[in-house]
Amino acid sequence: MSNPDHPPAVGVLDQGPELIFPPGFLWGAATAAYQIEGAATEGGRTPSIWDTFSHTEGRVVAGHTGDVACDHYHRMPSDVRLMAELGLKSYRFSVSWPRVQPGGSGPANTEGLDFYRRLVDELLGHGIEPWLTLYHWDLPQPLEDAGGWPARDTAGRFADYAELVADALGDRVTYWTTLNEPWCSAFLGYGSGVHAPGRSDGADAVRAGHHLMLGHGLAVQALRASRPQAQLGITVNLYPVTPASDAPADVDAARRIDALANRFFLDPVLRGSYPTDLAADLREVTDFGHVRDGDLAVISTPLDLVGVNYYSRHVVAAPVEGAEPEPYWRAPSCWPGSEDVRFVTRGVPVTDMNWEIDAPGLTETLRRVHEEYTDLPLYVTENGSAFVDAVIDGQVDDVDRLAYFDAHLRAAHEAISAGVPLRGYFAWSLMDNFEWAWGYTKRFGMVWVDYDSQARIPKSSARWYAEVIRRNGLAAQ
Ligand code: IFM
Repeated sequence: MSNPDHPPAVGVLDQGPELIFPPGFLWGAATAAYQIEGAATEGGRTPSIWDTFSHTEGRVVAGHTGDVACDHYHRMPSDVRLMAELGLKSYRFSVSWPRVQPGGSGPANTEGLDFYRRLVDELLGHGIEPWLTLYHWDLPQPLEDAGGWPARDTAGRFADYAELVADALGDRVTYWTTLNEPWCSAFLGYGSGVHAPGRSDGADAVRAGHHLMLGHGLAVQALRASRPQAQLGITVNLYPVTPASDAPADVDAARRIDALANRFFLDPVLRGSYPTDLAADLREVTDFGHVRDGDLAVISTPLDLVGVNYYSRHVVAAPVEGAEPEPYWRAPSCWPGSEDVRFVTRGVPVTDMNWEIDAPGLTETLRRVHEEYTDLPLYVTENGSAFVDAVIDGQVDDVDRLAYFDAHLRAAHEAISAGVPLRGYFAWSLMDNFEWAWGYTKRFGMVWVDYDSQARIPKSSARWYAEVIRRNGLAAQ
């Protein structure tokens, strides 16, 4: 943004030769429907599991809900103008399933689809490439009532919904990701229950993970048939998993968590099989009887790209007698079959989510996906950090977030130098929003949102990112 009153933040762009990204690198920012749209009961939208969950006492901090969120449903044109001012090349958004197919089955809701038609038109009109995610966690409540993701039928419903969205938007949207972070849907939603729908059963979490991937594969087949030109992929959240020491028991703990966090999804989607050690680790939890002949062939239907969300690293160790369980994503119930593994805190700087900042982990993760799994183009579909921000004299100088982005972009560049076909990067998030079980208490945005007035203030990181995009690079250090 070129506002003389708001000079670019002091930082790495001020000196030195530049670290240039490949031509055409897709610089973007991401959001998700329930986190920003609001208008929860407008235009024919019906409840999703997140409406039910957030309206259930004790589930979300301070009883926050996505009823209004960033009011993006009503402010979409000005939000797109803001994206254009930042120079974004692409915008990754998700479609709200219960907005476009109320209840999760039956005909499309034209009014809901019209919102996304207008959004896509606005984006294209500003030269911004739309990147559409079909499922960012807002399962229509009636589908949960019928069994949710642990039920096989949900996979088929998802493919029908994908087709309906493709019919409406497939002529103008090139980039499609099916699921966002299926680990979270399965293991936070059905394992620990800290996310919607708030159920807690290890076997259900594993079944949910399988049916999410089955839905992904079926949706890819449906989209491929109707939109052969589309670029199709999935977004997975990945973590390097490091043993706390070389001790065999710690190394084995890392293997187990890596299987549950990463290989549970990468292997079926990109290799067409479950890791054998995973099945052995989970033998007390499930016999994988829910996996039918032919499922893995569907799940591994060829893709055009892989989206990687990266935030942090897991460092783990063997169990210790009497150790206190850790909260949130470290909760034992997130890790069926590995409940006794300890997550180790190294004492390195953390974000406001208490997630360790580990930029080299991004290089490691991208290299691993490329070197062990696929030659497909990779995109960082999310990367970012929550910090406590403050508006001072109308400005938000988020130096910590800016430094986080800077370090991770250097790590992304290093992966490219090592041969990874990384084609784009999406900052999480365009704007502060509803951070799930944390409500509005955690701010990830490059743009500050005042939830009372709905005013937007681009933070220092946004102005810095605009300059990175303009130069297609960073200054070398
Ligand atoms: O806000 C979430 C997003 O919805 C999915 N990926 C992680 C982000 C930060 O927790």
